[in-house]
Amino acid sequence: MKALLAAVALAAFLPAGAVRAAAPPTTVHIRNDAFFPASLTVKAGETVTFINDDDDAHTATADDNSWDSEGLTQGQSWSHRFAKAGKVTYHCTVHPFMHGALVVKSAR
Ligand SMILES: [Cu+2]
Repeated sequence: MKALLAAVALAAFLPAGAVRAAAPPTTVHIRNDAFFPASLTVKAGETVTFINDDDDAHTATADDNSWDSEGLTQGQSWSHRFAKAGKVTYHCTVHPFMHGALVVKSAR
């Protein structure tokens, strides 16, 4: 019983980030002229953050132009909430060879 109480007390002090670690990440890194991961699955209503790790400027731009991060310099990030389920493809307007995809699953 004492050990159980100690475990509960310890859990209470864990940083929130450690508890959430099991949740799938909703971050796309832009690194070496590529989106990583190139394909990411999220739930409808979730927000995806794009972070540019390169020293080159990049964008994350929907292929249908419904959203656009515009130029992100090194270390800059941009977030967008995806409300509708479906597959979303996007690219970088600076480097048209850079492609990414998001699979937005219905939240229900
Ligand atoms: Cu780019």
